[in-house]
Order: sequence, then structure tokens, then C-alpha cells
Amino acid sequence: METMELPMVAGTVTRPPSLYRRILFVWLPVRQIFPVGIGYLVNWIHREHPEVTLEVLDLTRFEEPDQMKALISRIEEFSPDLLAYSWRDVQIFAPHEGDNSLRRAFEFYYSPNLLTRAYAAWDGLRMVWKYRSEFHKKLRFIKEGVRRAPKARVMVGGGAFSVFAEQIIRLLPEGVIGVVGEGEEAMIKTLEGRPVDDERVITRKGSQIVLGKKAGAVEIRRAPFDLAYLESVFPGHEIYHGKTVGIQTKRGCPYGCSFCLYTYIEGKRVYYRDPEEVVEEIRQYRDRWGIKNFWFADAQFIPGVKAVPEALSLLTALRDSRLDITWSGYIRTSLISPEMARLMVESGMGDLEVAITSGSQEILDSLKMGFRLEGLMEGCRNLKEAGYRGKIILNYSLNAPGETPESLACAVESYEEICDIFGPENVYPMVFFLAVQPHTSFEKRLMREGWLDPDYDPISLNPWTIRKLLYNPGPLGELIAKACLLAWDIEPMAMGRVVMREIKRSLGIAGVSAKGSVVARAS
Ligand code: B12
Ligand code: SF4
Repeated sequence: METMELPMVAGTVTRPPSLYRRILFVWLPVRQIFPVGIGYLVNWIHREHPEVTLEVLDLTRFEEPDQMKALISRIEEFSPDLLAYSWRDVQIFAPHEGDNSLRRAFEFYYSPNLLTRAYAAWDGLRMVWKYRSEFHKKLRFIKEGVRRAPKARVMVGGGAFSVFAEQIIRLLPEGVIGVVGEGEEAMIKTLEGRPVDDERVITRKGSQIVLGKKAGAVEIRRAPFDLAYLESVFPGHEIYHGKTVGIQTKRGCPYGCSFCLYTYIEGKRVYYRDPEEVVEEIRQYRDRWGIKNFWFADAQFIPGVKAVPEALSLLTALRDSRLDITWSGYIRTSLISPEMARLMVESGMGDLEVAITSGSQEILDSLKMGFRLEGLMEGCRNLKEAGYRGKIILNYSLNAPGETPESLACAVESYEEICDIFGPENVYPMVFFLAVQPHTSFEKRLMREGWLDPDYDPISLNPWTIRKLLYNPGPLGELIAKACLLAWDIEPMAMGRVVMREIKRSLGIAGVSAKGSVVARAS
């Protein structure tokens, strides 16, 4: 896949004039986060069609009761002929601080205490209601746009839309154009009235849904980014000053981890931006908005061996720029050589988020993760030797198919091995489960195995479907869930550590061999 040649779409070619003159981008309200995609789209359209007037309406900056009013009044005043909605998050289960959904689900399914279960059922219903109303609220913003600007073209894209496009487009009026994945070229073609059947455009005609297949790819190497221009069309951008901002350094990931849908969103082929362009973008944010912390919003910062030279060049450019920033991202430590580690530290890597997933190589292989645990550990040691002093956030997805008490013990052991490298105070295990996501081979496998109904609805809020989508089956499921319940009670902000301790205790592990097999178990 990585070497396949695809037609490129270059910038600055002679373009037919735009059929649309006034584009209003609407950032649908989510937990506050800078709209990275809108920033790139606005700059891209401005480069290709400077004659078009653009504006960004960020609904997150209004109190909830005022959001609809803000949308209506902006549509009336700005009179867009193209309304472009960006929908980032749907997430039915969002276990983060301030959101107890996973905890309530576990209490409801596994707590031995009837009162706790009853409370979890009540609170769970409240949350389901909240998620449901959040979802429908976003649909209402789009429908209201269609109603208030009947002559305007309406488009919708973004991360959440990309994942649930087939479900969402059915709930929107006919004529709305959805875009799955990157949106630059689909928008330019729409502006120019060119056919979009070689883009991942999704539309509905009656009950029929048509989804196009992308033929080319957006050439992002020298994608334009002018923050001063973005500011000029983005009222209220000040709310993001001094916060963390996402920067995309590349698109795509060649790996095929079975539970991951990033390759569905971004594609398997990797496209890079020039290091100088990325550094320049960071410089603009730092100088104009006082931003010091950045998240490289790539599916994977080092997507394979072929990505290593690009990653090294970017880190070198960042280090040499002396911008004094910190950065973070999703990173495979198995590809961190001593040189890469040194550059990471010198260029300001902040906390590191590593998807270790499991402590068992067999499970990693069955999930098609494409890395060796020894490599991951080696990368960690290289970082430590290079002087890395930040946090290590270790993402585990416990109870994957094939999990046994022995492999669970290996997870604990891998955590302890990383603690030995960095010091336990720096290591934060995060315990997740394999949430079933649409468009993944894990989803297909569970359908084949009869775990999931082939007609299941991925946005369903039915408790039985939710239970299936949080993949945590069998007796080990109960053991892990109980460890989680205890951990939430004892140490909600660092629950992963308690989970590891509890799993170890429940398995009765007195000691674990160097290779990870359990050497002493009480039962
Ligand atoms: C990096 C990332 C993060 C980082 C963000 C860092 C930062 N400060 O920006 C972190 C780790 C913090 C994060 C957190 C979360 N994330 Co996240 N994240 C991503 C990731 C990998 C990339 C997002 C990104 O910025 N991409 C780069 C930009 C340029 O792309 P983009 O914004 O999508 O825009 C492009 C297209 O979507 C399109 N487009 C966008 N808008 C529009 C509009 C129109 C009209 C058109 C035509 C096109 C279009 O064109 C743009 C340019 O090509 C995606 C997965 C992925 N590979 O896309 C998940 C993803 C967006 N995240 C997701 C979720 C759920 C979350 C969380 C809610 C998780 C949680 N439970 O806490 C949180 C909370 C986010 C918040 N609101 O605070 C989901 C959203 C879908 C869903 N399932 O609901 C995704 C898709 C992953 C997934 N598993 O499904 N995330
Ligand atoms: S490496 Fe990361 S982004 Fe790539 S397929 Fe695996 S989980 Fe997804």
C-alpha cells in the first residue's frame, strides 16, 4: 500500500472560479478543543480561492442555551451560500475526568451491591439521555442551517462524521453532502462545480446511501497555514490562546491494528508535511497565541520504518528552531532508536502516550499490532538513557480475544518492567477495553464469531449493545471490572495503577518470570 502511486492534487494550478462566495464553517460544540481541521480547510480554500469570503463560527464559545441563537443570527447576517459543518466527537462512551460513563456501566453490570447497581442504572440512564440529546442537538444545528439558508449548499465532515457517516447521513435532510476523511479536495471540487465521485463523499437519496471512493490524495507537503489569516475569519479564537493546539505533521498509517479505525479515516498510505512548514506553523501559534504545548494530531507519529527519516528530520528542525515548546502525540516506542530518543528529548517531547495494548506478544500478534514487545521496551530504555523525564502513559486494552490469566499477568509484568525503566512515579497505566469501532477488522471478526449482530447499530444506546461494544467477556471480564470498580473508589485519578495491583492480587501472582509466565499463583 505504501508504495502505490496515486494521482496528486497540486496547489496553485489555474482554477475555475468558485460557484460559492460566502462559506460559513460551523464547529459543532464538543468538549472544548481547537478545531484543527477547520484551520487547515480555511487556509486551503483561501489559497485556492482567495475570492471566497470565509468565516468560522465556533459554537463551543457560547453557553448552551445561546448556541442555536448564535447560529441563526450568524446565518442571517453572513448569508452563506455554503454552510460547512465540522463534527468532531460522537463518542458514546467517553471515559475521562468528569465523565463517569464507563464506571457507571461497570457498576451496573458487575457491582455486588444492589444499591450501587440501582444508582448506576439511574445515573447511567441520565448519561445515556445526555449523550442522546448531545447527538440530536448536533443534528438540529445542521437541520436548522438547511432551513434558515434554503439556497445554500450544506456540507458536513470531521472525525465523528467520518466514523458514523452512514448512520448520520440517514438522519439529515436529502441534499446534505457528507465527506469522510480529509476534506480539502472534496470542498474545492464542490466549489468549482466539478464532479466529486472520486472523493469520499456520502449522500442520501431516499433510503439509498451513496459513498464515493477516493482516487487521489491531498498533497499536504506544503499545505498553506497562515495564522493571521485564520484569526481574521475566526471570531473568538482567543479562547484557545495559551492552550494546547493540535498540529498535523502527516496523514495516514500503514499498520493494520485490528481494532483501529484511523486507517479507515486517514488511509493506509502516509503523506508528510515538510518539517519547515510544521515548525513554521508552531512558531506562528507560539508568537501570536502564546501556545507552548502542542499535540501532533497524527494517527501515529512514527507510522513504520519508512517514516523514521521524516520523523528524524522533523525533530531535528524542531530542536534547531529553539522554540522552547513541548509536544506530545501517539508514539510507537518500538521505533525509537538512541538517535530518535535524543532528538525527542532535545526537541521538547512532553508526556508520552504509548499504546502497549497487551503484555502478551501472542495477543499483540493476533490483533495485528505489528510490533515486538522487546522493541517497545528497547525504545523505552533508549528514551530513559537520552534523559527523558516526562510521564509515560501506557494504554492497555485488557481482555482482548485469547486473554488468559497468564497473559493478564504478562500485562502486569510489562507495566512493572516499564516502571523499572522510568520509575513507578512516572508511569501511568490507563486501562481500556477493546471498544468495538465500525469499519475495523475487529468488528468484522466479532460479527463472524456471533458476538455482534451483523445489523447492530454502532450509535445505539441500548444497554445490551453498549455491553457488547465494550468488549470485556467472560470470567476475566468480571475480574478486571471488579479491579476497576475498586480502583475508582480508591484512586479515581490514577486508577490504572490500582487496577494493575488488584489484578496482580486477584491472580495471586507472587512473582512473575522474566519471560512473563506466571511462576506462582495462589489458585
Ligand atoms: C489527535 C486526536 C486526539 C487528540 C487531540 C489533540 C488536539 N489538541 O487536537 C487527543 C488525544 C487530545 C484526543 C482526544 C479525544 N478524542 Co480524538 N482523535 C484524534 C485523531 C487521531 C486526529 C484528530 C485530528 O486532529 N486530525 C487532524 C485534523 C486535520 O483532521 P480533522 O480535524 O479530522 O479534519 C479533517 C477532516 O475531518 C475533514 N473535515 C473536518 N471538518 C470538516 C467539515 C467539512 C464540511 C468537510 C467537507 C470536511 C471536514 O477535513 C479536515 C482536513 O482534511 C482522531 C482520529 C483520526 N485519525 O482522525 C481522533 C478522534 C477525532 N478522537 C475521537 C474522540 C472520541 C476523542 C475523545 C472524545 C476521546 C475521549 N473519550 O476522551 C477525546 C476528547 C476530544 C475533546 N473534544 O476534547 C474520535 C471522534 C469520533 C468518535 N468516536 O466520537 C476520533 C475520530 C477517534 C476515534 N476513535 O473514533 N483526540
Ligand atoms: S499504529 Fe496506531 S494508528 Fe496505526 S493502525 Fe495501529 S493503532 Fe491505528
